[in-house]
Amino acid sequence: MQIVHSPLHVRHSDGVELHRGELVPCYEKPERAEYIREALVDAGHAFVEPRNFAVETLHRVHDPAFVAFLSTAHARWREEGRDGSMLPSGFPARSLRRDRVPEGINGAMGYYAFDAGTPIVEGTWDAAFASAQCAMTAAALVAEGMPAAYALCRPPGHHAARGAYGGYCFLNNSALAAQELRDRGFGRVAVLDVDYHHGNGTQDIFQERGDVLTVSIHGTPETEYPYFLGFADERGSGEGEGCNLNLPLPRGTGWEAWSAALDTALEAVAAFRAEALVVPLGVDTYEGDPISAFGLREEHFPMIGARLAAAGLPTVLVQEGGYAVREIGTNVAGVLGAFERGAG
Ligand code: OKP
Ligand code: ZN
Repeated sequence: MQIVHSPLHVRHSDGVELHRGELVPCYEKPERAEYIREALVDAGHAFVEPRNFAVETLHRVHDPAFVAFLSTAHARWREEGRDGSMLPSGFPARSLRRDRVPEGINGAMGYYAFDAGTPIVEGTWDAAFASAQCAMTAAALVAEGMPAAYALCRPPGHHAARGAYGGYCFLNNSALAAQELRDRGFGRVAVLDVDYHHGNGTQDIFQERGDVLTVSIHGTPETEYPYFLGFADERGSGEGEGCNLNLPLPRGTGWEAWSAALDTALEAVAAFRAEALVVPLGVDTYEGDPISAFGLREEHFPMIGARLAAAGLPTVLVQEGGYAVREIGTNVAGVLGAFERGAG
């Protein structure tokens, strides 16, 4: 399996997040990518660095003003004499205006963020842009004829919407990969999100498009993050009517019910007549994950890889969540190894 990874991910580090009423070290930390990298090196996979993409390529799926905010936010914060993690504390919720972006950095941050758990630090932009470039590079490799590629992205991306960041995500790596595949000739692209959390950002970005199917299997937003999107009755709108499928599952879901949902998801991908597949790959479905509540075990991850390979499509896998850092590498390597054997 061809792997795309950038060492720049470490620039996004030492952030804090508001978690259950306390500021704690961000769960989304550099060690995650290091453990994955080590497991994949041990498994004999080949690594390449991302290609350069112009910042304008991000505007295919993100609001240019949002991209400009992200790329300048921490410099503005430092101009006010601050340092360390930027976290918002006020949001344009019901009853407040959201037709204008406040001039000051604190208001602008609340305007573009949707939670207080996603710190921006000095190196966040460099890491997030490199992460997006990894995903777009993996898509380019597949468009050039590789059967599959994996982007070892960090920070993750699937919560980032057209003009909003949150859930540890700034730029939507998986959406950028799907768009890159579209631009390079695949007419219909499916995104099958297997992370524990709903891929709200990807759903938002492709909400009104009929050329990209978005499917997500996740902990129900009735109790799980991101709480306000990811319900079964969200089916897409306009041109995108019928092109979104949410498969929410209760806390405690184990392999049997989870894999039945995967079958349903793969049937939707086939019915859509997708020509290529993007898999936002979170392994926070693992039973030992500290912030999630499904019960998948180590032996299930190769089974996921084999089933994804059986779809028989050119595939870009994009790293999303997984916070049990000790086991994250084994679980990701389990998916990729079985995918490769299945596809071979
Ligand atoms: C990102 B990904 C705040 C609670 C919210 C956000 C979880 C984001 C998961 N501490 N935490 O989907 O793995
Ligand atoms: Zn997740």
